[in-house]
Amino acid sequence: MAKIREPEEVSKDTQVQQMLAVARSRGIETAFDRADQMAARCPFGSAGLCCRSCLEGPCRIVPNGSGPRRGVCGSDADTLVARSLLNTMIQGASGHAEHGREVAMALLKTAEGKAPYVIRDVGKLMRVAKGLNLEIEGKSINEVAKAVALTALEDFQKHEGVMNWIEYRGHQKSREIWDKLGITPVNAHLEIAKAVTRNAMGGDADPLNLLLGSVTMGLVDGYSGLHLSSDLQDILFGTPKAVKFNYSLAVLDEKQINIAVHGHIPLLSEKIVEWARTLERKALTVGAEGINIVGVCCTGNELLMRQGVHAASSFSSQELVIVTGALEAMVVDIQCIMPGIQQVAECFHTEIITTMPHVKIPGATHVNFEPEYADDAAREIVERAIRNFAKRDPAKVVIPGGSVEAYAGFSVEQICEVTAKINEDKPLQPLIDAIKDGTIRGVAAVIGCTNPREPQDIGNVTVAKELLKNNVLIVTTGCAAHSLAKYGLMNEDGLEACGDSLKALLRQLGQHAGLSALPPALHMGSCVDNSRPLDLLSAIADELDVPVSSLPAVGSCPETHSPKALTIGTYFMAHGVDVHVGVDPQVSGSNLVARTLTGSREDKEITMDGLFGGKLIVESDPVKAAAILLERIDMKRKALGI
Ligand code: NFS
Repeated sequence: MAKIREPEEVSKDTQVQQMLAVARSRGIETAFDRADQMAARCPFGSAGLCCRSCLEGPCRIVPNGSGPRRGVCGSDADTLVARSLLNTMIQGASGHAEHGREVAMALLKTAEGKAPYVIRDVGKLMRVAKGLNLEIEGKSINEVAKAVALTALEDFQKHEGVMNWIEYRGHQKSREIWDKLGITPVNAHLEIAKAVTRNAMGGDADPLNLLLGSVTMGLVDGYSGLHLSSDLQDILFGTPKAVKFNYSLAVLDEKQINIAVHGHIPLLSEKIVEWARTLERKALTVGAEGINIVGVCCTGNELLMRQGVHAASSFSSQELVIVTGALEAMVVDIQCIMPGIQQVAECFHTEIITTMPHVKIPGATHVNFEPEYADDAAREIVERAIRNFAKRDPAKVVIPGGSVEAYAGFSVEQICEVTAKINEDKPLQPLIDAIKDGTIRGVAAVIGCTNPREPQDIGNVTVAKELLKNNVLIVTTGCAAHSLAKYGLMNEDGLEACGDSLKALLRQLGQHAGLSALPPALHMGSCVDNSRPLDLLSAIADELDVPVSSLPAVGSCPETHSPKALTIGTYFMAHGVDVHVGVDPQVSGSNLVARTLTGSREDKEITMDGLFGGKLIVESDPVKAAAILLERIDMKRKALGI
């Protein structure tokens, strides 16, 4: 019999604990329960030793022991594990590449006057166009936008050369390594197709070559997904600036019509925010006091970064937003959407609305989104939510009390705007000086997910606090950012977690931003915005004329669940940034693969560390993980001579 964890064992968040108890008392099952019912995981799959690539199998190799040592075709454990990892990477890279392509299409249609968006950040449009070496002189805004969109779409079409966004954003010193290894992507779709092909039965059997294929997927993810999406979304919706928002399940409002926007691409949700304002008066006619949009997962991050929309939940507790009984609609686009939300919604009046033709859920309503008809879709969704308000059962409403105030919106542009008040000519210099003199011991990106298998928020918050008290500057994205916001690390109270020198610096910088202090964790956005920490590091590396791999910078994904988090981690490692994961990445079935990733082979020059300067650190204990990250930061400081 599987052990069912008590609410206080599944999350650090007392509101999540409360709502989980409510769900259980009503016989409603959530991901936390299903994670417990799953109990012990399959030992073959957990080690990466199960192969379902063809009909000779499924083949499995017993981890470290008895039984067959090869699959029917002759693949050994190393090949199986490397292929299984590449499969995961393909999933991650495809998700982000598709995100980038959707946004590029929306920009193109906007520029052609076919979609109802406006270009909110013309300055960024021009900077991106220049960065791409496009002609802007004498061109209209829409002509430049069209040229940028077509250049972006080439990254899914071209058959020779290098992806445009790598030419534009890739750090030159990292580029040299990728080019030498022959792993620099040409176009995202081509690389994904090649990866699928090499991974098929009878394809690539060399585990080290397969691992290089995984690094290519990391680069596809990073450049056709992250950088391209962040750049184009900033052009369309504005580059984030410091903004205040509230975090917790308490952001639902009993008196208002509540709509949760969930997923990743902000194209429709931005319009929903607009239409909620337009139709506010209609809400009054059904007895509500207004329309309250709340965010879940990364669509939530996108909206809070640019609009200050309140955030209700990260990934693992998404179903509990519905259990409040006060949600009229949950609108989903792509990725990280649990099909379980529909079962939970059926216990309430909540309407689950899918919006993308390739992401549907049985039982949910589908309102199709196309950029051309974004207004029609957004209007229909808000009107549906207004109608649903009458179906709400007040007896079922339980909204926990107390939300946390937080500051987000720390794009590289926003950070530089603040530091430029100290050094206008060289805005990065104050940060560089602080790193050099040890005021900032290092920089850590605490990123990634929450995972129903793991106690929610504990890993994310513990790693961040351990690093902050050692004067490591934290930047954050994704669901990890949700964790840090909840525990006050995005407001002034969080300064208590910082070491003295970092605290003083954040106070000094805050005054230049019109705040009493910068928050200890700088929220840089959604998971595609993991482009931003890398942009910051690349700019610092350029100033110092060193590779990114020389910087005292690390990444940490303490509560990983998604393939996307692993591809993002690989993209960081490909630039030489060490990456910690707190959840087993399922490669233990091959010593060769595990040691190549973690840099613990004797022939170091062919490990991730040896090739790129950054390695994988697997550690489930967040305190130990932070200690290892500090050691690596100090090692890089020493090598830099600072
Ligand atoms: Ni990132 Fe964002 Fe969250 Fe993980 Fe999912 S929402 S894209 S994958 S779970 S951080």
